[in-house]
Amino acid sequence: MTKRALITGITGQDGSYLAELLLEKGYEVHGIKRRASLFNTQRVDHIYQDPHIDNARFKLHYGDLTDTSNLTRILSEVRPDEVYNLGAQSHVAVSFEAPEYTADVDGIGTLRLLEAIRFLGMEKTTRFYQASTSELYGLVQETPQRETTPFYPRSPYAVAKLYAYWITVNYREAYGMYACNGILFNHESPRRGETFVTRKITRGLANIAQGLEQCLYMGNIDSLRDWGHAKDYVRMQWMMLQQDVAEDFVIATGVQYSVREFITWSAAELGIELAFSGTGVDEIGTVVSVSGDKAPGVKAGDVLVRIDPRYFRPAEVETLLGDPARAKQRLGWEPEITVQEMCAEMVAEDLKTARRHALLKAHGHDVPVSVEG
Ligand code: NDP
Ligand code: GDR
Repeated sequence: MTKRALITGITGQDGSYLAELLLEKGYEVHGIKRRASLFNTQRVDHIYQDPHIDNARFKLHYGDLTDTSNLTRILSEVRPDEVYNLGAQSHVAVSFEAPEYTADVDGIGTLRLLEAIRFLGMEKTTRFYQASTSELYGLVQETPQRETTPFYPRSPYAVAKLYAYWITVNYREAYGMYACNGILFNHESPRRGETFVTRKITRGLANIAQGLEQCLYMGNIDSLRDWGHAKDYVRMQWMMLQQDVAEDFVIATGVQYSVREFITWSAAELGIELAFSGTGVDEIGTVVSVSGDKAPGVKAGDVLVRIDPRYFRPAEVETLLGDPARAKQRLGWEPEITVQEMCAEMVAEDLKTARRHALLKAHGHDVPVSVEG
C-alpha cells in the first residue's frame, strides 16, 4: 500500500526537502500551500506533477494553519498516514513584530491540526510530527541542550512553539496518538529563506563579490549556533515517525560556531580574506586580500561588514548547542554534511545567481539585490 503524507509548510525550506525524500520512498505526498499574489512554489517546482496525469503522487492544496475548516476538510479528503507540521511564521525577529499572528499560526495552528485529526477519528491511524525548535531553550539552563533540559523561550515565536510542543505531548498522552516533537537546532541550505542569518551572509557576500552590493549590515555577530544541513534533518523527521513508540528527540550536530565565523568562511569561499576590528556597533569586517576570480567587485581595504542595531532582537538567544546523543543511539541518525561543506554549497549557489544578475545588470536590466532581515 502506498503511504500518504500531508506536509504543512511544503513550500518552505524543510517542506521541499522532505517532499523530495518521501517521493523517493514511494509516498503519495500532499502539501498545503498558501494563496499568494505571486507564485510561491519555487522550492517545489522541480517535483511538481501535473494533476492531469495518471497516478500523480505530488498534490498541493490551498490552505492555512489559521483556518480550521480548511484543515479539517483537507485531512478528511487526504486521510494521511503521516502528518508533518512544518508550517510556521518561522522568523524569530519577525515574531516580535507580529506576535499575535505568530501565536495563532505556530501555536494554535498545531492544536487545530491535532484536534482535526481527533475529530475525524484518525487519532489511532495518523502519525503526527511537530517541528519543534532549539529556540525553546532560549536562555539556556544547561549546555549542551538535550531532551531533558528545561525550556526558557525568549521570543513570541519560541513561546508559541512551546505551546505547540506541549499540546503535541498532551495529545499523545491524552488520546494515545502517535505524536512527536523533533527539537531541531538551526539547519540551513541553499534553499534557506533569504533573511535568516546564514543565507543573508552567503547571498549578500556573493552579491558584493559581483559588484551588486557594497556592504553587509549585520546584527549580533557574537551569537553562537549549532548549524546543520536541512537535508540531514528532514531524514530524521521521517525516521521519527517510523518508530514503534512516539518519542521526542533533539536533532543537532553537537558543534557550535559564531555568526562572525560563518561570515569569515563565506568570504573565504569567495577568495576574500576578511579581518574584524572594533567592538560593539563599531565593529567592521575589512578585506585583507582577494584571490581567484570570484570577487572582481572587491579590493583590499574595502569594508564589507558593518553592524546595524536594527537587526538586534529585543531579547536575544546568545548561544545554542545541542546534544544529539539520543537520536544517534536510538535511531542511528548521523548528520552527513558538515557546516563548512554546507557553507561552501550555499556560497556556490548564491555566486551562480549573483553572476547571472551581474550579467543582466551589465546589459541594462534591473536585478533584485537588497533584502531586510
Ligand atoms: P520556512 O520559513 O522556510 O517555511 C515555513 C513554511 O510555512 C512555508 O511553506 C510557509 O508558506 C508556511 N507557512 C507560513 N505561515 C503559514 C500559515 N499561516 N499557514 C500555512 N502555512 C504557513 O521554515 P523552515 O522550512 O526553515 O522550517 C520548517 C519548520 O521547522 C518551521 O515550523 C520552523 O519554525 C521549524 N524549525 C526550523 C528550523 C530551521 O533551522 N530551519 C529549526 C527548528 C524548527 P509560504 O512559503 O507561503 O511562506
Ligand atoms: P534563529 O535564526 O533566530 O536562530 O532562528 P537566524 O538565522 O535568524 O538568526 C541566528 C542568529 O544570528 C543572529 N544575527 C542575525 N540574524 C538575522 N536573521 N539577520 C541578521 O542580520 C543577523 N545578525 C546576527 C541572530 O540574532 C541570531 O542570534 C532559526 C529559525 O529557523 C527558527 O524558525 C528556528 O526555530 C531556529 O532557527 C532554530
